[in-house]
Amino acid sequence: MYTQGLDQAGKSDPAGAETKAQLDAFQARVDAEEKIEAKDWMPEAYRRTLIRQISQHAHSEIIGMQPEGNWLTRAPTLKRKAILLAKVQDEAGHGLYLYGAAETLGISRDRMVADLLSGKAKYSSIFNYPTLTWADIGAIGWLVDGAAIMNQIPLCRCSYGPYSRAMVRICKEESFHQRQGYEIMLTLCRGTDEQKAMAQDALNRFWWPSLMMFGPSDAASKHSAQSMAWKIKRFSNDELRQKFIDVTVPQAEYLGLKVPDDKLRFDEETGHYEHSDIDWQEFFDVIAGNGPCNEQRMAKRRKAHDDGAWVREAARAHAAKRAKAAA
Ligand code: FAQ
Repeated sequence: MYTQGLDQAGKSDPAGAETKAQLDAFQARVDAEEKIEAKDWMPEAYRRTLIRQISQHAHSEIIGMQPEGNWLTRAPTLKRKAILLAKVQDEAGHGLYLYGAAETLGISRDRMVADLLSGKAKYSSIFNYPTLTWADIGAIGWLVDGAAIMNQIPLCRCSYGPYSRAMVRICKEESFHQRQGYEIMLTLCRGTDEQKAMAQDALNRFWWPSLMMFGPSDAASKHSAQSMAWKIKRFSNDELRQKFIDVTVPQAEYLGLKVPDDKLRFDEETGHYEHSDIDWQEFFDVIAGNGPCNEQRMAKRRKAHDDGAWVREAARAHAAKRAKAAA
């Protein structure tokens, strides 16, 4: 199953064989805002960039189920539990659409999963932080899904058709996730002093990691320039991070919470919030595998994969039986 054999199905010529005329024609299509579809010619580097980004995105959705899954059995009410369960299932669905979009580029899902499990492929840094209290579930919906939406709305206009279409539905669902998170925060902030302190503590711990979700600074972002020229990305990492800060700080004020940044101030002239420098050392440590929960997340993912071996075997046997019957 999972489209085996796709890994060999190159959709473009090896880099050396690409002619200037081909590359120019491709760029002209991108510049004209035409969607590039799976069967169209594309530069090998474009294909590889998309596989890297889409598969990292898919892995993030799948690993991203863990921090919230941790609270499924401890959600404070039945209603909260049902909502959280639906959200975590949505994340699994997002992973599946994204693996599907990446497969159209000629890589198999088995290959992508193998790269995640071996540690070769990255997933978002944010999911390597622990969820210590119920307020963290509010903070994830509000800040993590909020940052995800800010980053992903422009991806609905990505030049690659299958990715852009997958993002439309994902963004609609992320928008609901963001609201449910904010509503949890609002409830806690209107509750007892202890509940409000819990919400503040969650904001303190999730603020900076959420800003890191947008990736390294523009100066350090090795892929941004090319990805923007290809209209995979529409805004730079720093532009999206700033947009997120600008919309989120007033939301924190409405909650009566303090963003953990002493240098944060609104600049009337630019219309943007100024903020302190991000601790990039922490970011690079986390993406190198040394965050607080990297080992735990990967161990759980590997165990889930091993535990699911019988399902894959059964699905393969079923597919083979159907193929035989059809033949
Ligand atoms: N974490 O040159 P750039 C979600 C890597 S989904 C880990 O700037 P690029 C939903 C980057 O891959 C969250 N690695 O790269 C949810 C590259 O790696 P390389 C995921 C990161 O691609 C909510 C290297 O650093 N969203 O949250 C990170 O142009 C709640 C250099 O960076 C997406 O994936 C990071 N934060 O820009 C689920 C969105 N940042 O080349 C559950 C799609 C960078 O060494 C619960 N992706 N890296 O292999 C993108 O928009 C882009 O890929 C960026 C990075 C913006 C993430």
